[in-house]
Amino acid sequence: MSILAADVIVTSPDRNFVTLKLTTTDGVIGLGDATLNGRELAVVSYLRDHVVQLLIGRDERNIEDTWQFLYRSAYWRRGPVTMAAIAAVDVALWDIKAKSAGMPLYQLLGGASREGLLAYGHASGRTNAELFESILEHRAQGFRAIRVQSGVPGLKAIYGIASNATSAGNAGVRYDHEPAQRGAQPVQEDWDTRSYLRHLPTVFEAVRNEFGPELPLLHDGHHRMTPIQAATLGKSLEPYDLFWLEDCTPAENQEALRLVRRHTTTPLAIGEIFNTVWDYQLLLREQLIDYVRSSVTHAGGITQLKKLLESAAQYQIKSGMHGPTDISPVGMAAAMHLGLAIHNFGIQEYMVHGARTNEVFEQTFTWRDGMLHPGDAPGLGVDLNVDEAGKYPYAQAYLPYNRLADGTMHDW
Ligand code: GCO
Ligand code: MG
Repeated sequence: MSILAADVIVTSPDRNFVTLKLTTTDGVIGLGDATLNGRELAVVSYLRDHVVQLLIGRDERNIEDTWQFLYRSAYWRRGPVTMAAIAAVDVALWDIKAKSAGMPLYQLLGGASREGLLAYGHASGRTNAELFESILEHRAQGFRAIRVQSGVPGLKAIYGIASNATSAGNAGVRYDHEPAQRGAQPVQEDWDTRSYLRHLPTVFEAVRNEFGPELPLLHDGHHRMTPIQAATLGKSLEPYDLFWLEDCTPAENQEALRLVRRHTTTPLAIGEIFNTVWDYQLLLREQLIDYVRSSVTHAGGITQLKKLLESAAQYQIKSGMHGPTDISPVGMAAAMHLGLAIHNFGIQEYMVHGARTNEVFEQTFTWRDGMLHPGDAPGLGVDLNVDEAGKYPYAQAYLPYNRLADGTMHDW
């Protein structure tokens, strides 16, 4: 038994997705998500030009060894492109193993630790009125935990606001507003941290007044603050009892969170752009965070993320896996199986994919009463409809970027 074929499939139904499809000599198919938003073709090349030929003829059962081989033999370790490529191979191999065993993947990972996964959705608005409407829509869809992103007076377009979406983006899919936007050039947005720090607590106060104390509320700072600004925000949001404040400081400087932690009890989540367990060493050891934001897709697959989350459990740190629409249904399924199996599951981010995406990727997961479940089909429970995928060729797309009023580039 070995790997007979490895195909890299690029499709762009509502946005670009890269999928690795492995086929074994006895005809079992495994899928892995290799989507890196805005830099998709770099991972395609990594897989097609450097990895596929290494997989043909390998024993598909040796998942740990294949992971170590791809990681160590490259010499140039880590980084988003490498780790997304390794993740895709890893998840496809787990899919194959679970299908061969006739079990849903979560059974192979230790079985279900809970009945379903609490998921949060993305509410947003340029004004409080728009935001309230968006929160109500999410509650009507069943969401029991809600991320709140708000416009800031004086700023034209900022991260996470649904009304930023243009018709060139994801027409007709109200919640699929996450960039990258299709086009030959990235879109410029504007930013002013002081206005944001002044405005955001007023938004949370209004949301708590309107929706009461029970509803779990989250917020994403998207790496925009300095450590002392993040500490200030964490403190000023304490009265509103956030579930978490995400990515408050830039991802490159883990020590920054020491300062933030010293000043606030607002729970902290970070890591959607980290890609290895080593990025978390300091954060776990010093208990500087409460939630690990890494996704299966961007952090080296099930094999590595399971180890990372087990290390985190020693410090009562929980999972909060990244789940925007740039994680494909294959990546989301992998997250759901892992989340169902581990003990220290925290919450799962969930953005609803567009209708065309759901035709390309046939899925068995369920969404009921604010809870996700991956279903009980053998493997991941996702099939790729190759004919349907072929209808949607790759479309150039970029994430936006930020400039301050004086023209200085700022983290987006
Ligand atoms: C999130 C993330 C996303 C990212 C996106 C970039 O918390 O869901 O911050 O919104 O911006 O994944 O590709
Ligand atoms: Mg985020």
